[in-house]
Amino acid sequence: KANGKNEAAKLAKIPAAANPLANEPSAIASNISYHVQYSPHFSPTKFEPEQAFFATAESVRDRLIQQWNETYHHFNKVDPKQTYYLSMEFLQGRTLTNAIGSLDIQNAYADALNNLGHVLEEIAEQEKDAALGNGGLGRLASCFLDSMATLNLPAWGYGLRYRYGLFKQKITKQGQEEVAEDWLEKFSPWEVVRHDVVFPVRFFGSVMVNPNGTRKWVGGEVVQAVAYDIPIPGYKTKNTISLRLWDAKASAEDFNLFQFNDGQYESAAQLHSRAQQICTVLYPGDSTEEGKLLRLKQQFFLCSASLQDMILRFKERKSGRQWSEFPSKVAVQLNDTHPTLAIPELMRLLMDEEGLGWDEAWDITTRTVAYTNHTVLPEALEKWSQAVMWKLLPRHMEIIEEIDKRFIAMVRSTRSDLESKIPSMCILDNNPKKPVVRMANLCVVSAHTVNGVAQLHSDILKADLFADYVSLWPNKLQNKTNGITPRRWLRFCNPELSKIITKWLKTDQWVTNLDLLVGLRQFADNTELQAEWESAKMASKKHLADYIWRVTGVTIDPNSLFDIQVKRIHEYKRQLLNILGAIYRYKKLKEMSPQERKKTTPRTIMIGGKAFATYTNAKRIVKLVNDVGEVVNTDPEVNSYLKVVFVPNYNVSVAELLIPGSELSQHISTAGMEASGTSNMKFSLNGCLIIGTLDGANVEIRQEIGEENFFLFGAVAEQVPKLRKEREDGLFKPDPRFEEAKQFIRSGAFGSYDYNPLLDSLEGNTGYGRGDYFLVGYDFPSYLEAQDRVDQAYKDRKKWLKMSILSTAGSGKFSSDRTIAQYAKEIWNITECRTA
Ligand code: B1H
Repeated sequence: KANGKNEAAKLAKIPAAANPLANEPSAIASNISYHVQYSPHFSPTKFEPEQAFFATAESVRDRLIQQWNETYHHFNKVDPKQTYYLSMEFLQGRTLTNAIGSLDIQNAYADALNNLGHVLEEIAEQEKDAALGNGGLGRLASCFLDSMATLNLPAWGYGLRYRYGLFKQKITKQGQEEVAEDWLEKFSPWEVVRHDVVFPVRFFGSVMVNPNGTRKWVGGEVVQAVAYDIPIPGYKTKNTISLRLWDAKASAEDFNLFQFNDGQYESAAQLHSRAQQICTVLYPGDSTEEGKLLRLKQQFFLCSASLQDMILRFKERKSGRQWSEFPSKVAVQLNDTHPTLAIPELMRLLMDEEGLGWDEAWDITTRTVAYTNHTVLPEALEKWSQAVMWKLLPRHMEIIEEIDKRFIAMVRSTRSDLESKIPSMCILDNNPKKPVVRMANLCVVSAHTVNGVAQLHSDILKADLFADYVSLWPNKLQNKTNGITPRRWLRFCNPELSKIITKWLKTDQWVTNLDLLVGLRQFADNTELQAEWESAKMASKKHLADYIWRVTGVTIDPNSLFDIQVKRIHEYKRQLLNILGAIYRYKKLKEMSPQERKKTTPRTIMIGGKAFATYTNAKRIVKLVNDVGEVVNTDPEVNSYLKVVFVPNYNVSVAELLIPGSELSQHISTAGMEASGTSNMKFSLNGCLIIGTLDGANVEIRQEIGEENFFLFGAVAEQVPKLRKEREDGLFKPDPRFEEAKQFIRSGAFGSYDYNPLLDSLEGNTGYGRGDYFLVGYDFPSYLEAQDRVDQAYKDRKKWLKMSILSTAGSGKFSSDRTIAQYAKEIWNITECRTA
């Protein structure tokens, strides 16, 4: 334990190391002490965990910067084709443990800190998560960066530097409450501002026609985009790539000094505050027109600044080269449709700023840009009002109209059989009631490659959402099954299990070659391995139980089955199915005799996740889980057989604690609705069994680990439309167990909150109901049966451990290294560029 005052005084006495970047504990300690004294962020007397964290992070950053600069120079010299991953979200989480582990200097740092009176794991917990994303899509982007760096690929991420990332979730008597999370409150030690990397980004204004017919976007307001770079180290390689985040600021000229001196403080700073709004929050609410406009501004801001930066780099790396070389130097990947404006913006920059003609600009743009689709949910397919677009981006709307016009003409002249499909394939939907731009269509028409994120999802895209385009361009659509980084999601978050794996595989190469995990299969029955496996799992469960107690005050039993569902709260993800199952279990336990109860498998059900602030039904689900927990956990008759815990404020760091301690996890979306899922891969990799539907990447996980190791239930995707129709036609007969669970809630068993709207959504077509669109009622019986199989399997320890080992052994495919290697080869056409 650190003791404040004395420690800080002691630090000053540590002799300066000859080489402060040497990786011996003494040099590290001296480097940390240097930062405490000479990069002070706090009053000089203290050296408590908080001060120790910042000084340690700064000393790690020194080491990162060295590699980072070398990588930068190397890329500049070699001038390889480089990928730019454009994403409105990056869910980075914490950096310290990951950076120290990637640099392979864990022991030296642990020792150095011990000598300074601190514990590495403890100070690492001081770090705030960088939560510049919502969920899977943002976390995928961060896993991808980790793999790009580790594979020594020339690739960067581009995003926005939101001041407030994803909100902090507080649980009160009312349910979820959102609180702004200021991750930059005490600055981030990882970001480096580049005062020399600044680009102007325009909004509004008008299009001027030059005498020679070329066009130029003028007027409106101009905001400056300033680069903030975060280093992304590869694992045990020198390559360290960049995540470049843009921040918005107005220039000094935009400050009206005259008005200010006249006492008109607000109007004097008006342009400054408008500029500031752009990067203030991740996904501003878009129920108002202002909110929609701000979101569109954010998207354009990311696209324009990033493309200007790429073009400048293209010019600077070799002067005087041909524009036709651009696609062999630059690959742009659009993470969903959010950065679609990169397409018309690249066209504009090439034509209006660089003087190229349409055909050449179009050829370059289409050979540069590729698009990943992450969802088929209609409400998530972006459609922007044409009126708003004309106002904010008049030149881009001209370009989009032209792209559309040419696309339609091309289809007409080459594929008359597709004439009837043109209205749904074209980009502009000119429905007079609400004319919109369909961003996904713009992407598919313009990108050279379109990909889905799991096999089933890509199949659905081909057969359904993008079927007509497939008939036009049979090779444009690809699949790239998602993956997760094995560094963060096993090696660093679960060191106990990692040690066992390395011991049995006799190598730690699995960390960068995850396919090696299959080598565990041959030992799945080995009692010695099983015993080690079990004790590692038990240690993680105890650690998790401590955490749950600290944040909720609920005591959970590490000998019970730890059953976890953590993800954004959404009706299609069906947390309701989970909680209705828990309610049914509770009711049956109440009805049993004490002897009967003793024969059951004790369970701890943990549910966590954030509901979008305006998504009322999702918030009702959060409230219900909390209410059920309140009743069940304090019921002395059953609470040694069942606990229900809502885990507050689920984020990357909480996931790193939960996943190692999990035994069963639920991935139970309505089939066809979860594009991939990625937490399913994380759980499986950590030896957690899955209860799930045939949806997203579950399908491939089950294939890889073996059907007998997966608790499958529920309708399959092809059945869903028919089942929905049957419900609408009143042909569905609900199972009595489903009725019983709902009735139990209605009886007031979990308090007096009005759950009728939620329950109604599971019923008829009246009121709030969409007639159980997500088929909770249909899947309920097979879900309960699968849960019975879980309870039985858990009683057979050997069998369960074997299944757990086989889950890990079969997870090799789900490394993001595999995913990124496929993108590199099959979409980007880039190759390794290793810094010597
Ligand atoms: C995914 C999103 C998403 N798909 C709109 N789409 C958003 C759409 O705030 N918005 O406007 C935010 C996010 N997120 C997820 O992507 C899929 O649901 C998962 O199944 C998938 O694993 C993940 C990564 O591909």
